[in-house]
Amino acid sequence: MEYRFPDNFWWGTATSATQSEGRIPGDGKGDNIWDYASHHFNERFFQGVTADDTSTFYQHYREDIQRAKDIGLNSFRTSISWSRLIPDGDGEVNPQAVVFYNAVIDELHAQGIEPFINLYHFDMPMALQEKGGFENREVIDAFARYARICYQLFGDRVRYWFTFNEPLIPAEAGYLHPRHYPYVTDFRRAAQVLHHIVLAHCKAVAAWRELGLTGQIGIIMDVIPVYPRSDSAEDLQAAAMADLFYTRSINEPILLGRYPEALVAILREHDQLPEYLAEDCTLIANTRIDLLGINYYRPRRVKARETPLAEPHGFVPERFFEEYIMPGRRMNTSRGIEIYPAALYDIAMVVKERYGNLPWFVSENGIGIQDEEQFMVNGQIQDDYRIAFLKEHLGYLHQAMADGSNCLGYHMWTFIDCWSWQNAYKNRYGFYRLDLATQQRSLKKSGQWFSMVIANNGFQEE
Ligand code: BGP
Repeated sequence: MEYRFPDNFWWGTATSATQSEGRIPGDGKGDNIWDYASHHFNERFFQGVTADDTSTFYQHYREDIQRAKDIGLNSFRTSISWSRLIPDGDGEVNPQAVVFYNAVIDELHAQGIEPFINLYHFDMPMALQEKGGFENREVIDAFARYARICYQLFGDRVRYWFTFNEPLIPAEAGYLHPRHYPYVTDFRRAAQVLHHIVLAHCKAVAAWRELGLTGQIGIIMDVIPVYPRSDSAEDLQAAAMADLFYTRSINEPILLGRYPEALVAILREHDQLPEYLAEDCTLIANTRIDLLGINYYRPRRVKARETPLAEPHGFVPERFFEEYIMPGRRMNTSRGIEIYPAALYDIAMVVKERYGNLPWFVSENGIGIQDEEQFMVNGQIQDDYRIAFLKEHLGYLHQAMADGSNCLGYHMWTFIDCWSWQNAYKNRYGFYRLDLATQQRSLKKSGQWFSMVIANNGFQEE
């Protein structure tokens, strides 16, 4: 079978500022919540690696972009670090950051690689977090100001902008199931943060449109498709609730211009509605994106609740469903998540049928493996499992496109092994291996394979 993709298909990789840049003394960067948390809650991070010690893209961007060119990438996503550009989030611009991001963007263009630039990848400046972060309505305007500054500085050369990566996560992981600073557990506060993120997105889109720049603006969503254990009414209802809370709660305001009525009704009934103004609904209704990125890693399998919730808790969506551990499921044991490539087809069909077949691309997909050095042979990681993972996911994507999905590209997470939120360098995802001690990069077998896919605009499989 031959899997051929359209001309001009975006073949690329994704990373983010905090996960790849690192810090050097005197770079003028302000702290963000990851700088703070990885020092003050250091035990939460695998082997205590902090956000200072990431993959040194700040110093090595030129050689790294050469590496991207070497494997043929035609597009490259990263983010701007808000606290590098504006150290206190809302004040003066750091001139060294302007030099750095200009140089990165110019170097990408010089190598014929299209920059895809995201504005917020979980990285609230600490000075603004001290004022409540996105829980504080004033921070919405600080974000819109930051977005406008980015467009003014770089918008002449960046054609693809994204406001947020996975906008639900800062709310869910920061305020409900605590994995991100400030490690709060309070549904109503999480809902407040999410609502303010939605508004911040809308204002950042409006700022870009006002400037009349050339290009497209969008957002990057984390989609975890939900599958019920069975077709019983109870399991179907459990799946509907998981989807409502964890996917439709963010997809519908952004893509359809309104929150799902069923969600609003449940939150009202349980006294969990965030504060909002009437004008917020108008702003949400009037905002549309041009391009959607979808990050896909895993499915969510659920069943009707059979056991009581484990711990004392306030309101949590899990009261309406329970995780279903499907017998025989295929696991990535390093990350503790199921591998289910067929979901990529299902996601594409949802975009087509429920969201007006919006132009979209896979903005992240990947497999993180622990102790990957065990697969090193003659200096190269033989990551055949990653090649198999890619083939299967690209196969389903290809099928979806044959069935009319308007998918424009595929970005793998990630380019060079990078730091992760909690797991630091435990699980490696890159096409390039990073030796953390020496900062040396070496191409993995999957990177070689991917470069052939790009060169042929596809691949053949028995
Ligand atoms: C996505 C994030 C990325 C990246 C990736 C891998 O959800 O957008 O920033 O980290 O997941 O996940 P993890 O690093 O947690 O293994």
